[in-house]
Amino acid sequence: MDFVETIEECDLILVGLPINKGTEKEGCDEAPSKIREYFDNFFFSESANNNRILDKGDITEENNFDTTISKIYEKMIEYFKFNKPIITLGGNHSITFPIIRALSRFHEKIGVIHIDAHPDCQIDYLPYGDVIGSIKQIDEVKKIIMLGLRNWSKYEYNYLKEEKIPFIDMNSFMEAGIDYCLKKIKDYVSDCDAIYVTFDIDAIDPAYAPGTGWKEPGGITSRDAIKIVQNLAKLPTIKGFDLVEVNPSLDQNDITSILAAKIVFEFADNLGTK
Ligand SMILES: [Mn+2]
Repeated sequence: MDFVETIEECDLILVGLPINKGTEKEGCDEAPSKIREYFDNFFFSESANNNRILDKGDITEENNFDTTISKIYEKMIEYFKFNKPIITLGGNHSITFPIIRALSRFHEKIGVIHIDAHPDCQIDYLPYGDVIGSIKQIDEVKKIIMLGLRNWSKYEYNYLKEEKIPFIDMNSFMEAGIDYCLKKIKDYVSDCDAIYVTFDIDAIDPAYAPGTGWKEPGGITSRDAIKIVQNLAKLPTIKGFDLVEVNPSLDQNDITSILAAKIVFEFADNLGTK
């Protein structure tokens, strides 16, 4: 994969969102630069497609949460106008809402694939904990499906049932197998004109990705995570992807950031392929 300088040359856009506000644990702001450092670890992606990336740099934090979120929204509108897929490096999970809100300016029917250990619909909690509650307010978000769940509050569990949000928890993922689950996810969002993937690194088992704020045992392996992103990137209507909650200050020997770089690299290079 090559980095290029102009929008005309690129196959996708990369944006860093070093955002701490919206959560109670500091450190996710270090992730975009740390993940970028490790892009050099990989000579070539496994699919060897050689997609070209335009790195637009970071959208930095403002003094308060609301102005930060508005700034992300305005900037992302500017970037989505180019009509190229966008990968963003978080930041905590509160960045997903302004990105999808910006995307909703350009599409009628958005499908969201939410890969996470948690369902993130804890209403009245800090913004990073109610990602789903906030994006469900966006009219154009017609479908949400979740993968990797293994820790939820009673409120969240009931919410998923009441709102009829389909999810694949870790036991179902193990029992049904990765290919079946990928097909189920892709079928569910197949009638959407834009698909957005939000990937919380805590979906992956902390044995592979300890550098995150809430370590949840019993998660996805690093190999399965790579296969999942390689596969989802091939969806022709993919418009955006974020990787959130990587926290380098809680990591060990940067293994989480290296895996994050690999996930981004593999997703990026499979975009637009069959
Ligand atoms: Mn999570």
